[in-house]
Order: sequence, then structure tokens, then C-alpha cells
Amino acid sequence: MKTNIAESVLLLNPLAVLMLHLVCPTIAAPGHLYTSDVCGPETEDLKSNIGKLKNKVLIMTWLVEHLQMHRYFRPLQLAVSDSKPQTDPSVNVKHNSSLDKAMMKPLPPAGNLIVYDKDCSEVFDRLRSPSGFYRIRPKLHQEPFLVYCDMADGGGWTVFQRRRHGKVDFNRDWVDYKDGFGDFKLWNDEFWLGNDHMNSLLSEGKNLVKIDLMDWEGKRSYAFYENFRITDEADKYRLQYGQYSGKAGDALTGGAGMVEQWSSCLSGMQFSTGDQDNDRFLQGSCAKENQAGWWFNRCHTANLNGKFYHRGKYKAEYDNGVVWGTWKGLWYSLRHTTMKVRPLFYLDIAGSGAGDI
Ligand SMILES: [Ca+2]
Repeated sequence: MKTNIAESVLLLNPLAVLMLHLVCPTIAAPGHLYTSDVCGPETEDLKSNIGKLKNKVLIMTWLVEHLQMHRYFRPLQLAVSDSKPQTDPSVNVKHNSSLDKAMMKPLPPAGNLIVYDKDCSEVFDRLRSPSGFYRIRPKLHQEPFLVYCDMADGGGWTVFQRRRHGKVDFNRDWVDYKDGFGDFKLWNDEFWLGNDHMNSLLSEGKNLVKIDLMDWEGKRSYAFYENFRITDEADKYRLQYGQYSGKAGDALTGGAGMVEQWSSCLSGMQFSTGDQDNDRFLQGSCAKENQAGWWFNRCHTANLNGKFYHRGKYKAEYDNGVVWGTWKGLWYSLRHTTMKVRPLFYLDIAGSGAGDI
């Protein structure tokens, strides 16, 4: 037997019972259905409000269920607001088992529920959502893909590289760096987003890349680069970037010395992997020596894709650790690294983090 909307909401929300009692005491008695002609316009208003309330309860319950099931993994984000979800008010929900069924199904079509934002800054602007994995689509003609969004540190950061514990091998060939690799499920998973994805993501207007670093004592530092981008595969994902600022030093450029810059400035360098040597080191392969895919010159002062050592200072034939030379030197391998990007103008809206994330 079907029941009406009011009954459904009475089951869901004691507040609605109270509202009915206050406005129309006779209709909320147990087992007593009301009709619009018992209390007139007030009842119509209440019915309308109850309908909206019921929709909200359904959607929020669904959302809670969704977040519990996918605590860290959020492949889709639904647009939840007062205006967008428009469930059919004729749909009745009788009791909890019906509600459970309703929660198991996708929400009814309500406009553009599956929204693909251009990047994490758009996700953050729209949802003010927590850090996690989201699908984005930087370019309309390309397929959406999964990224980790860092919503702390001012929010809106799209993360394209992360090292945390050394479980993911970063000594990979060209095709892996092209497509991306690593794990995309948990908050501390390690990954490389992929050069093709980065090419799409980084080509969207003026941006700011932030590089977060942490050593084995828990000390943190950071570097900013404006207008960070890479070319496409035909040009071997050549690196380009603008103004540096920050505390960790401009290791991408090789530091302040001219000699170091000649040998290790990465601006304008193509990407190299063990199976594709595009560096300027004529006698050998920087990627093979450093066991990483990266932009190499002859070879580097910064290589965040290097070999993961489970300590800071290390000894090896080559300076092949996870290195940011201007901060900790070439013979210190970092514990945490993050490379992330958001629009440059975003600084004006949310402010940059203090840099200590
Ligand atoms: Ca070479």
C-alpha cells in the first residue's frame, strides 16, 4: 500500500512531526492522514516544504552511504545543492527498507549530476570538498581521468607526483611515464599522473606549481614555479617554467652557480627514461644512472622521481636518490615529495598555503 509524502517524511524526520503539530494539530495524530482541505494553504506550504525536505534527506543519506563505502576513493562527485536535485515528489518512501533500496540505486537524473571539472580548483570551487580522488577533464575532447586533489593548503591543488614510502617503483620506461603509474586509491598512495595527462592539465592557462618536500626528520620545505608546463610527446614532453619562489631553492634551475646551471638546469630539457635518452649527457644516460624518468640535462640538481632510500643521507655510485639539491644536497634522499598545480589567479581567491604542508 502506498503512503503519501508526508507520512514518509514523518518517518524520516521528527522535526516535520513537530511542524505539523504546531500548524495543524489534528492531522498528525497516529494513523490520521491529512488532506489539503483540512488546514488549507498552510498545509499546502508544509507539503511543499516536506517534499523538499524529503529530497534533501534522501540525497544526504545517499551521500553519507557513498562516502562510507568509498572513504578515500571518490570516482564521482555529485552536485548536491538545494536547487539541483529534483527527485520526483510522487516517489514514495514507506519505511527503512524502501529507503535502503532507494540508496542502492543511483539518484534519478537531475540535470548534470556527473560533472567533470577542468581541475581540482574547479572541484574545490564547486563543492568545497575534502582531499581525495576525483575525476577531472582538463580538455573537453579528452576522456576524464582520476587525480588526487589536495584540498588543504588553500585548496584546489591537482597533484601530479607523490612519493611517500617507496612502495611504487619509479624506475619505469617511457610508456609508463607517458600513461602514468602508481596507486590511485589511498590518501598516501604514490604515483606519477602521466606525461600526457600533465600536458593537458598544465597547458590550461597560467598556473602555479608547488613542490612540497619533507626530510626524514619531518622538516618541510617548498618551491613554487609559475607557468609550469610540458610540451607533447612529439617534443618529448619538454619542460618549461617561469618564476621561482619559495624556501627550498631553485633546484630545477640548478641553483645559483653558472656551472651548476650549465650542467643541471632543467628548463627546456626533454623528458628521458631508461629506454629513451633525450638528455644532454653525451657519454651516457642520466635516466639509467638515476633509475628514473625525469627531465635531465647533464644530469640534474633536482630529481624527485629518483630511487627511494629509506633514510636521508645515502651512498651510491651516482646521486640517484629523491633529490632536491638546493635544500638538502645531492646525497640526501627525501622522504615525502608532492608536485601539484592550480591556477595562478587562485592565489588571489584562497591565498597560498603558508608553504608548510
Ligand atoms: Ca645521454
